[in-house]
Amino acid sequence: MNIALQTLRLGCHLVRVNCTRSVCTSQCIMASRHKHSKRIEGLDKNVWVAFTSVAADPSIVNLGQGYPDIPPPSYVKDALINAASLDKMNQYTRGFGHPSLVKALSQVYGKVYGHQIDPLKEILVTVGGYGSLFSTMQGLVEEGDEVIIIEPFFDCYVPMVRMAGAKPVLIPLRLKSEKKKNITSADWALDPDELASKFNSKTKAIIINTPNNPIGKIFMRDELQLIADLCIKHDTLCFSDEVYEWLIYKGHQHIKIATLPGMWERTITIGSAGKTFSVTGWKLGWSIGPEHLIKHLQTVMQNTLYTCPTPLQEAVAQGLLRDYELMGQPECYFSSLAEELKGKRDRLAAILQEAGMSPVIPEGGYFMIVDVTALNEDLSHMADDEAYDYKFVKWMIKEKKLAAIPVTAFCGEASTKQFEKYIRLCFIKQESTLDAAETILRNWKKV
Ligand code: IK2
Repeated sequence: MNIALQTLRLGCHLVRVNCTRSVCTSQCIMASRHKHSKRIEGLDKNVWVAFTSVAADPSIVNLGQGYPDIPPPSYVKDALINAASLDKMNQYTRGFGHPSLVKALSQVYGKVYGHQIDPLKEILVTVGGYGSLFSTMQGLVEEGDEVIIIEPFFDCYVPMVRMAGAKPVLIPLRLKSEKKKNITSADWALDPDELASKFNSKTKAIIINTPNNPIGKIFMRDELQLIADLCIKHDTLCFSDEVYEWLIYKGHQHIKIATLPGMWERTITIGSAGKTFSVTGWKLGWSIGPEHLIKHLQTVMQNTLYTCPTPLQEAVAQGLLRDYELMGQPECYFSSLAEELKGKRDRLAAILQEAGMSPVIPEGGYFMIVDVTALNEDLSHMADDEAYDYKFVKWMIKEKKLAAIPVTAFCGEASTKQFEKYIRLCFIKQESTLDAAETILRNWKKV
């Protein structure tokens, strides 16, 4: 192959100018138009890609990635079978959300917000909570903007802000209590002055996540009010990720920041069918907010994915309508799942304590972070280029056959020291899975 031909094949400026090789090498291609776009620069590492391959190994007890191994409610599965058996349900549907789904969402959330939600203008259905976050960032965040993110945060927030061309500004939750035992997610809080110092004229939005993944913190009214006051003072938006909104343990209350005075018009609230009905593989989610914001997310949707799978949307609509009728009653899945999970949360916390670890008891969600400091595992034999929690989880998977997620995957570099002694465990698991984890933890010191 001669040089002129290479240029033709690759359309490659560097090859044309510099390359003297007779055959194209991978370096040529890297330096060519085959190079990645700037917007994904440095975003190639991902904790789920790195840690979920273990899920395929049946010898490992997987309390890592957050998906249920308990069965989803049968009425939702049946609704999917019924939907898929109707020919018209197997074709494209309305792009911004299948009519029956947006109607069901407007009914459920109309009740929760205490005001009418326009199903066509104030809701966008997307591919999971992820899709909602993505269309929010792409539709509303501008190059040069700053977006405040509270650590530890669901890991995709930072790359999504970056892909929109904006700068993530991180602020950690801090452990306010000195107590060594019975720490709960409520013991983690923002420092009000520190939070105020993060807002400036470039701030476009703050992302909150309540209940939080991974700590399980539910932001209380006074904490939300502090955030709301700052949003209003600086005229910024709020992106409120509430995918665990129904998973609230007894004695706690989930408050939507969008219901605070002056916040509806500046808030996008994100929900997930995967989390609501324990069907994470369905990947359906939604954004709810005022028309003047949602219309920009709709523009992103119509020019990217256009629509979501019709039978799944129909099935979720049927599930929502069923539970809408039962709201306030014990059989309503919105509340009964949390009841069921409370037992699993308490069981896992007890096992961890017995094994010498210090769990942070979550008020909501289905994750628990655990301080492993007291175990004193010496991992100095492992490569030194990773935070302790990454090493610990890799070691634990290999040596103990138990999978978790390192908590520094949910924070920026500056906060590594604060979080690297924690790992995250997921407890929406069958009793048999928890039994297997218990056996490993009981035998921790024996092996
Ligand atoms: N927002 C939060 C806070 C989430 O936790 C998730 C999904 N959870 O991920 C699994 C894990 O942490 O192990 C999402 C958004 C995305 O929701 P969806 O699955 O509906 O896209």
